[in-house]
Amino acid sequence: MSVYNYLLDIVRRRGAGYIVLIDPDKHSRKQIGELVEAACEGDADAIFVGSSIVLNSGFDNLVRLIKRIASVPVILFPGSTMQISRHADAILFLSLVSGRDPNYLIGEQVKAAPVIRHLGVEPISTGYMLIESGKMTSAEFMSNTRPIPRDKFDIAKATALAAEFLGMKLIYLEAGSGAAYPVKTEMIAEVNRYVRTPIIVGGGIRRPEEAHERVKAGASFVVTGNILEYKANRSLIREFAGAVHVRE
Ligand code: 1GP
Repeated sequence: MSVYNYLLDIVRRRGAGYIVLIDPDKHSRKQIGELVEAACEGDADAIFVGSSIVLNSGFDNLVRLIKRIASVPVILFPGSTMQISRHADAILFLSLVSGRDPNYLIGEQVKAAPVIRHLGVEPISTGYMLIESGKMTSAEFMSNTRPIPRDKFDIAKATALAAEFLGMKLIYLEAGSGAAYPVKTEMIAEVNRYVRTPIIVGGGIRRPEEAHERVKAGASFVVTGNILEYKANRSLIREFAGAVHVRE
């Protein structure tokens, strides 16, 4: 089964999927190993690996380590074309559709596509939308694009629909890592009513209840990163997974 079909199957069976994001820079290799184990035992459905910027070298080795430990798919969530590895099961093939920088809409993708094919990693076409979240996030700064204002639901809906019409298979509503506020549930609900494409929501989600509310609003996947970096424990991961798996 392709990773994309696996993800769709999770939504069908569990109501929504819970994904743990690993930022390669924020841990030692040992801590990353522990976090991956905790994520899998805590019932997460997939691991994302990536960051707006990676300072350490050895990305490929790190993905290999994660893949060796993980019992769920390892999916790259790249901040740049530097973050590609043959050890991953899939890669979010992102286009920053909330921005107007041709480099992030199509330029980086042209460079990455042949490499991804050569490595045999499954690309999952994803419309990536930055949503304003109370403070400047790394994704906003690094991409030098303006996020969609957090209460402009019409712009978010139109952007998501355009991504869907362009054939993208996932919509990612991103408040940004460490966001002061996660994406509003009202925005998720409005976008969800407007498009058929599954929605991923991430950025600034710190409590299982916040994850639950976002699934109730229509998110098919919830991603957390930072919160687990400070409290990498199985019980918190299990709580998040339980809050997201609304059909169990
Ligand atoms: C994934 O960037 C987010 O979309 C992760 O955000 O680190 O704030 O959970 P946090």
